[in-house]
Amino acid sequence: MRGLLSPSLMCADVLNLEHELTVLDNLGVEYIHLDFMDNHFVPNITLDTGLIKATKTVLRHMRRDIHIMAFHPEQYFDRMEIGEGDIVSVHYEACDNLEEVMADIRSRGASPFLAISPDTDADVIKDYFDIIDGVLVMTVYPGFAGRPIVPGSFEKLTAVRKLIDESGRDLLMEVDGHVSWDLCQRMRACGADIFVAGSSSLYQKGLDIVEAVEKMSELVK
Ligand code: S6P
Ligand code: MG
Repeated sequence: MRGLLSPSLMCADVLNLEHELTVLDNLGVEYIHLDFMDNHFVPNITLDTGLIKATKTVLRHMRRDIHIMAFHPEQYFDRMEIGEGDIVSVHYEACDNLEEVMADIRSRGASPFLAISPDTDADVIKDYFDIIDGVLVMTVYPGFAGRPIVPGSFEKLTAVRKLIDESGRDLLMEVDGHVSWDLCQRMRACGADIFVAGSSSLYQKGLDIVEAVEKMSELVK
């Protein structure tokens, strides 16, 4: 399958979010990446549950790709109105009841993904292959945009892809963090399917979003 884009809304013009969403939706971009943080699991706060819920009223084709960087993520599902077509990533490091949380996501018609932070071993994903639809591999330390890629990230992506392939399951691999113009093709070569595009690519200052989306889609195709 071809590589799919998931532009990160926290990197867009926050004073014009409806416009930003509509432009991407009209361009046929597959996903919009929505980062939620609780200021505990990571030391920051970005998009809130009300805003994540409100995106549903604007989107026509684009699917929500919700990345929850929070302890007890299940407490936010109702407020985000998680439902049919959403991807919902929750962190391995933030949950001690992952089976229940993944089942909750699935019961709402959404696709559960397991997110792993840079210091977490790729092997941990093996226990969850039967209950998830994908793995989100963080290639920066979560919490902020504009961070440098963590050394060893390409090896990590390759290891995750190998484990997925060996499992025989049809799981997606998403890469999140410093997915730059320079590095995105190498990430594709490591087997990534979904590319979170933020301040290192689509949302660099001065770029035309239409041209930037075309260029990036071509690079990761
Ligand atoms: C970071 C968050 C990410 C960022 C993305 C920004 O905690 O999960 O989704 O939005 O990394 O992109 P960039 O190119 O600035 O790293
Ligand atoms: Mg993210």
